[in-house]
Amino acid sequence: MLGKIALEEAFALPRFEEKTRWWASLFSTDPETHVKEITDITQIRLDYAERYGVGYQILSYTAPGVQDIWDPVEAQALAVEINDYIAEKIKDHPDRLGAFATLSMHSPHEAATELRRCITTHNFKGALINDTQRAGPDGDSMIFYDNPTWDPFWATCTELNVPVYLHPRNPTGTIYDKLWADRKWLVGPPLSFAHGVSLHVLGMVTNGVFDRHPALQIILGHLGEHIPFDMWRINHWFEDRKKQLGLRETCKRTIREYFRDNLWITTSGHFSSPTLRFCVEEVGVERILFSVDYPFETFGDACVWFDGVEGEIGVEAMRRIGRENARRLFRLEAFRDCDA
Ligand code: GRE
Repeated sequence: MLGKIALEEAFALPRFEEKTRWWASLFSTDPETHVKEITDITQIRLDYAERYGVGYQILSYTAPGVQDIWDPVEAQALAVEINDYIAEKIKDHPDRLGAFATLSMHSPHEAATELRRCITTHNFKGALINDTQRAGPDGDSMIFYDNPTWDPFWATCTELNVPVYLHPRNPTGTIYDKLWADRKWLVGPPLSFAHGVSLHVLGMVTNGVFDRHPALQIILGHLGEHIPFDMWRINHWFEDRKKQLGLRETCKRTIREYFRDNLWITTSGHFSSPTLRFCVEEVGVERILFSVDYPFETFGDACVWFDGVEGEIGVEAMRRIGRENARRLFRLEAFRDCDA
């Protein structure tokens, strides 16, 4: 399929090459290639896009990124630097590349102000946040965004009418020491990433964020971070038990209704036809978006797989997931092969 849109596509600042190499050494069998791919913006990446039929990509700063920086002043300065850097890099390719804002999540007002600047001056398409913000004097605290102090930030997202991609980051501090240190091979895609994001987004559901901001749109990668598989069970316990025990006060609708009205899932890093078919049935074709997860995954793996799903889900579902849903969600203007 030509003109696919991809949404979970990472870049890193060249000045952090050493840090990028260290991170790559934990996840990549070829760290040198990874470093080249993640720091490149318009050459290698656009060559892959051309070869594999990706018409438009929304780029975002790699994890853990600014969410790893517990000093609020430093975090804010880095977020602004990243946003201005990527705006400059992509400005000559508006029909191929867009960006999500990178935000310091220490303060709801500061995050909202930077988001507004990115949308109004750089024409960014929303924000991507790497799960909780590290905070506290030694970085061992975590800021979640599911309590009412974050309402001004979520209100700004809905006022600007842009979605937020809730992306994973690695477990750190005491949480890492207690849960993951002795199980380090489960950090990342095998388990910890999905745990982190699903805790966070289900926290938003049960703490009423979507009831207070009914128009808010949140995107989850990796075919929904395990939640679709548990939909029936979560729904059963929310509706048949926990709402009678008090959950009803902060969570008005059902989990399936939040998926229908507020949540999206992408195919990033999860290229399985049986799982996609299951998500089409459980979540619905209208809330699923194609993505790659480059350079942690390859364009080849994502696109060759996706280009073959027509026989599994039909051509109409493929066009919606591959392009049309994202085109509408982000109100995109013409891009490469957008009508192919
Ligand atoms: C990511 O998307 O940020 C990521 C990592 C490490 C491994 C896989 C992955 O940071 O998708």
